[in-house]
Amino acid sequence: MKRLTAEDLKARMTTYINTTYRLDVKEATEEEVFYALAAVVNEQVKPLWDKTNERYKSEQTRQVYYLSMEFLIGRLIESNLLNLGMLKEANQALQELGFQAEDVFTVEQDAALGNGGLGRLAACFLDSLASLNYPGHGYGIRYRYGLFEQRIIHGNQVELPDYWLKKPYPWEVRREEEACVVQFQGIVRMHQRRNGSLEINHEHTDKVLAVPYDVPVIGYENETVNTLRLWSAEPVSGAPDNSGDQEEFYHHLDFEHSIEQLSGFLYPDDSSYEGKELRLKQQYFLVSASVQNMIKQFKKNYRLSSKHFPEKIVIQINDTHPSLSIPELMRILMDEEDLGWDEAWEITTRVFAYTNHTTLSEALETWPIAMMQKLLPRIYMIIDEINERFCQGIWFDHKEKRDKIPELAIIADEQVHMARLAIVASFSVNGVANIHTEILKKKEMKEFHELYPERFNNKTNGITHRRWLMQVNPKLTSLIQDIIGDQWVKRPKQLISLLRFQHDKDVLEQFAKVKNENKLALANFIHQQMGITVDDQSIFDVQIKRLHEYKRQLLNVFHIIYLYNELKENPNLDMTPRTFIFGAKAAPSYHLAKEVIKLINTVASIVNYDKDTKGKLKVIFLENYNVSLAEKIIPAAEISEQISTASKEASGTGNMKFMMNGALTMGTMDGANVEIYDLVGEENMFIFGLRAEEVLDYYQHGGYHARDIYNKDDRVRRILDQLNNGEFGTHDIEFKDIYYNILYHNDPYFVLKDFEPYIEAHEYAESVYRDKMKWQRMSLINIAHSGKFSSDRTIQEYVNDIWKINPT
Ligand code: RUG
Repeated sequence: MKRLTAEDLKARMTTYINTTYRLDVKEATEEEVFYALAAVVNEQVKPLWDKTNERYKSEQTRQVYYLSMEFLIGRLIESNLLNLGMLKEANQALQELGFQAEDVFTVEQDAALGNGGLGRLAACFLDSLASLNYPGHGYGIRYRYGLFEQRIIHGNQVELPDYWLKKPYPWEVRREEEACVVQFQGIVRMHQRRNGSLEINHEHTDKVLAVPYDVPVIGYENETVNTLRLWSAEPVSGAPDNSGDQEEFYHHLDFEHSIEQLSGFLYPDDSSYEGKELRLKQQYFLVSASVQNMIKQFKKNYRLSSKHFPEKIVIQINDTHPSLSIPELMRILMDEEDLGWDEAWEITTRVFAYTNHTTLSEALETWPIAMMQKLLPRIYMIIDEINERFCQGIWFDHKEKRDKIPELAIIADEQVHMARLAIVASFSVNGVANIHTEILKKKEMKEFHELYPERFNNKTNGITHRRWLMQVNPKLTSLIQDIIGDQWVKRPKQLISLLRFQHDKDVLEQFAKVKNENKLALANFIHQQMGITVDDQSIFDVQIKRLHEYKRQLLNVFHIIYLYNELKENPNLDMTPRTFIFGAKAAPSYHLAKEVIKLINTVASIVNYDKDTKGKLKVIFLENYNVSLAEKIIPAAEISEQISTASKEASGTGNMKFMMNGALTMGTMDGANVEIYDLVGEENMFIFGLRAEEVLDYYQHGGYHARDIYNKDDRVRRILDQLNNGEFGTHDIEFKDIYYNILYHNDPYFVLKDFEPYIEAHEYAESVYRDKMKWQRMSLINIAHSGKFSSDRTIQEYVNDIWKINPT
């Protein structure tokens, strides 16, 4: 493919603007220029996309499908340009046409089709699959409303709908010819055929048309373009017949009305699960459309019988959310392809691999039997049969586990347990960081691990350095290139050769310079957004992630209140100025999480304007945290707060993005922090707090008493009393719920227990910061080791151990 120069880009954009809008470029708005640029990108992509598909077809390639309820892709314009090798040229072209590249790029809506880590991981995986030339595609939902837009009003989170499709989305292509029908409810009738086999008829169903919109996934400078297929729900054509049963007719009208909701909005939960009927419908809508589509393409492209399906197709299910794809494949194989149970089961269990992303009990999905029976009667019958056979298998073949059947059964306590279904039917079950996988094996899924030890494996998460280093931090990227060349771009582990420069003062100073420039840029952005001036010489200490009790933003705020109290007592305290930066959305129904947002904002409003702090302390809560905001913040961060209660964060991926951009981790031994620690050593990060074994032991055996710490530690008591007596509120009940949760619910996430070690870790970090060269050396060591956390490495492990696909 011929790469376009800046001149080519200018010429093509100009033609587009002249012909489409009948305007001279000078008269065009940023929006028109954005669409012109996107059109030029699409022109480049089209032949590559077609060729990739033809190649997969002609080579009869084995393919992986990544099924996920979330793909947090954010804006695509820059990453598309980068992967096509035209980002620099596009920047130049825009500048020469008289536009600020950033103003043009930000015309694109940030596609927030995901909540947090799980959805962003799916997006990074697609990027890596394409960049490594692997045949791998995503299936998801084209939600009309993405994750809500957050406004902060009087310190409170207010949610607004995110109608991201209000302007045309230039990357998607509607593929009506691939639409299919998804059926809900109805009656299942069985007829015995003459030969004794059963014929299943699913009648009087509610039908929804699933229409796919394809988004190209462009590989990095390699001419591979894979597909992210997003389903939209529409009514099946034709007006309902009202000549017959009136009740049925009105039911139909009601149903048609509800169809829009199926791909209406993304459930705003992260690491927790809301058992809503609509969510179940969405899940089935995704998997039914996707599995039908896979079978259709399989037959068309490979011309093989469905028995050969597992040779050509592997399906990775991203958490249990798409696990109904298991009974759906069984249904199609038996009811539509006329296979018997054993054959269908043999095929199904060779196709699915399941990734678990959490051990939090509130996030482990279960559905009430009655709900599933009503909504998906045929699917429920199949799950029931899988369960029956599984339990019988234990009874007869694993006598030692008979008493464990209630813990293992897929259907138990009037609920369908989705993780159990996923484990029983998958040939691979993986966790997302070593510590997480070990907890699954030894605790949460111990019984299953004993039954199927060979299925369990670990795949530590990763992120794409193309987006999270090269795109977001061009200055650091070109510095690294100046120092060690660009081999690392295709092999990120080669960043390790930076270690040779760890004692080179000149090099360290250049790193410091880049960080300072990035800090200045963020300081300007904060000023422009919020009108607050932050000291660009202060330590930029950042915690950006979903708001959840286990992620412990509260511990961070307690530390800030502690510093504030110290400064009030001694305004001349010798302290390196700090800027604490937060970004976080709380699930709209998560009361305590919203209280913490309110607390951060309240503390900010006091601290930032108190003369006694003499500018040494600033607290910034940036509203509407999303992918684009993360891209602005991460290059400027110096301390990365990864302070979850040990054992609770399955992996984390923010930790990796910060590390790659030279921030030092302030963290607990949790998730992938442990693997960062294994690489850089304790001398190059700030580790504190309870270890996972200690936390799990307290949960199991008790022995922790938050009130003892309150009684003993004056600093802690002071802070909690400030929350309780209204010092941080406009009226005296504002933060009582936080206070009660800690003292009366015994601090379930060990905030008080880890308070002292956290303060000490911060004091140590501050002392290191005073030695600029030492800090820069630690930062360089972190960047050098960050290659391990490339999603290319993760994808290669999935390929080698699970998917067994070949690059084309
Ligand atoms: O909370 C986890 C993160 O620790 C992890 O890094 C990420 C990707 O594996 O997934 C997050 N997660 C888990 N998001 N939702 C869930 C539960 O469905």
